[in-house]
Amino acid sequence: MSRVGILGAGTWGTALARLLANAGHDVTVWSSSPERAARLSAERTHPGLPDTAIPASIRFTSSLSDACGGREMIVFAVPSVRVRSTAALARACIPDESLVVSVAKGIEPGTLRTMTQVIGDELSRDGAHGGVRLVALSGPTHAEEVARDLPTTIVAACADMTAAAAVQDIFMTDEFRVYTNFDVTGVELCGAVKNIIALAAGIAEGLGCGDNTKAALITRGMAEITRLGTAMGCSARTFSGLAGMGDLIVTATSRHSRNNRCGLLIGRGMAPADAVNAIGMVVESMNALPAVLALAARYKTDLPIVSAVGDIVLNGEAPADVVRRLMGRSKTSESTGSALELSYENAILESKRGMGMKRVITYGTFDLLHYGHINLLRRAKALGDYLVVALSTDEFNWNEKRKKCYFTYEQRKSLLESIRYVDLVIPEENWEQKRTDAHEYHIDTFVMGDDWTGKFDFLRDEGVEVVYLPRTPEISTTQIKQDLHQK
Ligand code: C2G
Repeated sequence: MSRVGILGAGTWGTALARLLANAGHDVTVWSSSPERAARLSAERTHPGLPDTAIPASIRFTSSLSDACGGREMIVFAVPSVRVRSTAALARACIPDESLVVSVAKGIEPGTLRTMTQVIGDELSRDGAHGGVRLVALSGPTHAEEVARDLPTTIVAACADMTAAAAVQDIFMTDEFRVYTNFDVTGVELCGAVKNIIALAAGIAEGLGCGDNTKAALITRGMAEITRLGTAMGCSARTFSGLAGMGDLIVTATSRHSRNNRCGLLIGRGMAPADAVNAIGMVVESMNALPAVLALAARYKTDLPIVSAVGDIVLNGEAPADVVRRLMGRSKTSESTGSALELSYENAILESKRGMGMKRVITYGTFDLLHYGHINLLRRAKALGDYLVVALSTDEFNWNEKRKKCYFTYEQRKSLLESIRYVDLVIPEENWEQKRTDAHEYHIDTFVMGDDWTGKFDFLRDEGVEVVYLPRTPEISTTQIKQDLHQK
C-alpha cells in the first residue's frame, strides 16, 4: 500500500484517485478550491464522471500539506498551465525522495519545457529536492473509461528506470496495464502534440470531411510528431508506441476528447475562443500550440498540420482555405532520406550483428578538431566495428556546458563525417539521451575520455560496456584558443 497525493480534482485526477484507492492505496486529492473539495467529499461523485461512485476512502482537501505530507508519490493532475504555479506552491510540502508523477500533457510556452522539467525547475529551487524522481505517466487513457475499469494501457517514463518501474508497480491493476519507457521527453512531447492533431481531426470533421481525411491526419500527424521528436534527440520508437500512436488514435477518434470536440465546433464555423468556452473545460491543444510551433522553429522541423492549425486558431484563417492549402502543397515522399538511411543502416547492421558486429558510441563537442580528438576516435573505433558519434549541438553546448564553439554544429558534423573512424554522427541535445541512444542504436560499448571517468557508469545497467580512455594530455581546444590568443 502506498500513500499517494493527487494534485488536481479534475476528471483525470479523480479517475486515477479512484483506481488507486480501489487498489488499496491511501489516497488524498487536493483541489485549489475549498468548495470543490468539500462538495466532492460530501457528494462522492464528479460532474465529469456522473456514473462513477468515488470510494469513501479517498480524502479531498484544499490543503497542500495534507495532500503531500508523508506521501511516497505525488501526482500532478492539474492543467498544464497550472503545473508550474502548483509545483511552486507544493514545493515545501513535497517530501524529498518521493516519486513525483506528471499526468499533465503540454509544453510550457516561452520556456518550451515539458511538464516534468517544469516541476523539476520549481522543486530544485530550494536545493532540497535532489532525491525526487520525476516520472511522466501518459498514454491512450480517457478518464471516463478508466473510471469504468475498462481495459487501459499507459506508459510510465523516466530516464531512471527504477523510478518508472516503481510507478508501474503502484498503478498496475488487472484493468490498468502500465509499461515503462526511458524516453521521458519523447513521451511528454507525444502527449502535447497529439492534442493538436486531434484538434485538426475535429476541424476536418466539422468541415464535413470523412474517415479518409481523419486517417490521413492521424498518419501524417504521427510523422510530424516523430520528425520533431527525433530532431530533439528522442527515441523514434516512442512515437509508434502507446504514448504516441496509441494516444493519438484514442484522442483523434473519440468524442471523449475535448480537443476533438473543440475542433469539430471550429470546423463548423465557431470562433476558436467561443469553441473553447462551449467545451467549458481545459482544451490542452490551445495551450500547447504556440509552444509546439516554437519548438518546430527551434529544431528547424516542418510540421504542416500543426502549422495549419496555427493558421486557423492563431491567425484566424478560414478552415476550408487552410485545408485546401494543406492538400495543395508540393509533392513529397513518405520516406525521408535520413529515416531511410538510418533504418537501412540498422537493417544492414542488424543482419551483421549475428556475426558479432560491435557498435560503439562516444559523445563530445569536437570543436577545433585536433589530434587529441582523433586519438580518441581511433581508439574508440578499434573497440568495435561501427562508431556512432553524438555531437553536442550549439544549444546544448551553450545551455549545458557554457561552451561557445568556433565551428557550428553543421561544420563540426561535416568534419567528423570525413574521418574514416566515424560511421554515423547524431545530435547530442541533452544529458539524458545516452540511455535511449544505447537502445536506439544497439550500442555494445560506450567510450569517453578519462576526464569523464565514473560519470556514465549507469549505462552498465543497460548492458553496455563503459570504457574511459586516457586523454591525450598536452592538447585541448581551450589550449589552442589560448595559444592563438597569445600570438
Ligand atoms: N579528448 C581526449 N584528449 C584530448 C581532448 C579531448 O581524449 N586532448 C576526448 C574527451 O575526453 C572526450 C572527447 O575527446 O571524450 C571529446 O572532447 P570534447 O569535445 O571536449 O567533449 P566534451 O566537451 O567533454 O563533451 O556528454 C558528454 C559530453 O558531450 C562530452
